[in-house]
Amino acid sequence: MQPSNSRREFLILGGAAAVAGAGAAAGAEPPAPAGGFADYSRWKPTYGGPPTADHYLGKLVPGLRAGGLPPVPVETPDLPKLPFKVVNGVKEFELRCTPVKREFLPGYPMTAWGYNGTMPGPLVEATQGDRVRFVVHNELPEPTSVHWHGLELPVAMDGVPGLTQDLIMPGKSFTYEFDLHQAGTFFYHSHIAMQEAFGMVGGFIIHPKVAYDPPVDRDFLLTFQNFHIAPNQTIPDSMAMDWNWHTINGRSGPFTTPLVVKHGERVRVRLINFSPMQHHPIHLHGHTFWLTGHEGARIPPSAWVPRNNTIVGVAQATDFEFVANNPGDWIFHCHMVHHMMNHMVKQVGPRIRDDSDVADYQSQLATRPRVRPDLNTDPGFRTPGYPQKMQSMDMSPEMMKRVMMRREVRGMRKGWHMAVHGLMTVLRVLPPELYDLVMHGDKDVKPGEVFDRIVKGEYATDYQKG
Ligand SMILES: [Cu+2]
Repeated sequence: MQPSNSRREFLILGGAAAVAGAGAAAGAEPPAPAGGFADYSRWKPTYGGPPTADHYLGKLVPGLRAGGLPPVPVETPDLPKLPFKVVNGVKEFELRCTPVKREFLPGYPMTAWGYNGTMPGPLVEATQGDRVRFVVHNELPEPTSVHWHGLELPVAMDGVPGLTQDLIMPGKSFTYEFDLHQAGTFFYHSHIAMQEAFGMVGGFIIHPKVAYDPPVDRDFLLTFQNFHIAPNQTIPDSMAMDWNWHTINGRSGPFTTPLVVKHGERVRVRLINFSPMQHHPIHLHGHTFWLTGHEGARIPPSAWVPRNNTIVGVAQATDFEFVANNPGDWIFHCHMVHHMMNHMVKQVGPRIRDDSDVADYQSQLATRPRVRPDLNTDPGFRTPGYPQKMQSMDMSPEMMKRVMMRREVRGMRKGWHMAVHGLMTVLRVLPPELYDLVMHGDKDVKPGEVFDRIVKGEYATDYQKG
């Protein structure tokens, strides 16, 4: 179904006429909420009820993009896409299983495994109806295989070593080839557990040929992971049962790159949880979103659920959509408290010395050699501290520059980075004038400039039509 202009107006204008229309479609006329709450606007937070209305909390309000077009490409902040070439009508991808040095915070390298030099691996984007071929080269020091998570494919292509194929030995290659009849959010990963915990995963989006109705303007993919990396280490401990470093698309807050959208756009976010063993209740501030897909499949609109926090279990994928009708910088984060901090480990000190307790240690300070972290410049050797104080992150001017100099954070409130740790990122909803200033302008943007202008309403509003 394509949205007509009249339907678009119907959805945007809301009001009593729209409520009557929605009620008639449902076979009963629900009462309009008292106090004018039946109106929905893509330009400001509004209710748009009753709950049976099409425009209730923005449910079926289309984006600014016309309907009936191919879907918008998926954006994966901080990650590349996997290129392909078409060979005799088959989309052919080359996937290398490789060790990866991933800088999850400025100055903090993680030595993990991934694909084509990145962790998570590059995004595979394909279209329903494609035939795809993956030539997989194993450049790891141990055998591996690649599983295509959620795909209904011939069993010999399923990538489970032993059960469906032989292991791909180090230095060897294996070719997977299959047709795609599904559409949704999937992923590929090693089917060897410890390699999964080591980061061997990548997103695999299959688009429908024509964008779903209502069309979205923006489409993002975020992959959440947990790692345990002990102090003095850069290698994750894949046998750990608790986690101290948390990444979204391979980076920890505040190094995660914000999702920057225009005020009024309809936005889809796809979440993949590829943590070893913990779920993530993912919370978005300032908006209510609709769960539109789960486990790689689109949910019919009659079963969509409005939420502001949704749990994504291990190896699950969830899609949600919302109208970005509330300008500002909104924190977007996992709500597990241990996932909202970086480097959550015990303080280095007397408690880790097996021949001493704290009182004993303090009574004999003169006889103990001092800890001299300054003698080792490897950031992994720095003494971790309570995460909110950001002592866990190198905050030298050189490193902070790398957090602050990204285009996507321009004009955010001074000190914003102190609120963004671990499994956190930021959704920035910007009026077009400020969006252009941040994303396209060459002008210097002062810290807080964009945020202050939004708070004070100091921007042109003539775009707010339709
Ligand atoms: Cu979490």
